[in-house]
Amino acid sequence: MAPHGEKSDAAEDAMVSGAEKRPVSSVLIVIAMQTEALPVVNKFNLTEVPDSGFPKGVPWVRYHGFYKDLEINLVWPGKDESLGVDCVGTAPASLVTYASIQVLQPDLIINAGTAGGFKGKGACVGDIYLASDVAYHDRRIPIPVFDLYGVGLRLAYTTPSLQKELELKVGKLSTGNSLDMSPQDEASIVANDATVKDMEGAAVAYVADLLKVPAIFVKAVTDIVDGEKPTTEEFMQNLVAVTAALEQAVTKVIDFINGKCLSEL
Ligand code: FMC
Repeated sequence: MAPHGEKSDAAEDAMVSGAEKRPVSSVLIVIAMQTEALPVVNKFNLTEVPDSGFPKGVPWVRYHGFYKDLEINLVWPGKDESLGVDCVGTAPASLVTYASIQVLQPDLIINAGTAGGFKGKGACVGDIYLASDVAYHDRRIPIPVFDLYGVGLRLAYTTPSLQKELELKVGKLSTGNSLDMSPQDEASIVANDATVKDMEGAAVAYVADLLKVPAIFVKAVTDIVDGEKPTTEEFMQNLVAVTAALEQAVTKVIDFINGKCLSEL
């Protein structure tokens, strides 16, 4: 990953190229919602780690296990302590990604989750997208250079073989802290040229870039943002079916990664 689409610096190159020469051994899956996480947890027979290595008292949940030649950790930011709902959005995603990298030192991060899709850009409900790059659409700072900082563009780790073999759709992902879309958000999403819209991707990308861990983004479309149906209704209606599709996609991605070096992805 590289900020603002620039070439990565020498230190990052050295780090990634070292890791690129041996098969991936440790994968960290970051997922925002329990409904999205549990099918993956069950698929890989992951078990909850009681002593997660995270600070005492945080709601973050870590699941761990081995699958083929891979060590898999799946982290979920858990439920809000007072409201009891999933901690979706950028702040919990950043924190849990940061803490997980510190504790687990993964070779690769997979941010998997649901997203809204734009039919004008070819997205349909149930589609699985691999994000080519990730940016924010709700950090508007109209001052030169701060404007670019606000957009926070990061490139996903390039995985051309994975994309081709699994026939995944590729598109740009735009992240903001709202499920709905204000006119200002819409203008920024158009400027970001995004096909899919979520609430965590750019935050995971920021931390992954900060700590120089390659990251990919697997997003399953629950709702069509530029369609007729209200987003909340469509999201709730499709969530369970689409998370099943997400689990299947994540399984295929993991199967593909197994035994390969980063450079073979
Ligand atoms: N807009 C933004 N986020 C989402 C979305 C949409 N149309 N559909 N699905 C999502 C994802 C977000 O990343 C959250 O984790 C969750 O589902 C919705 O709260």
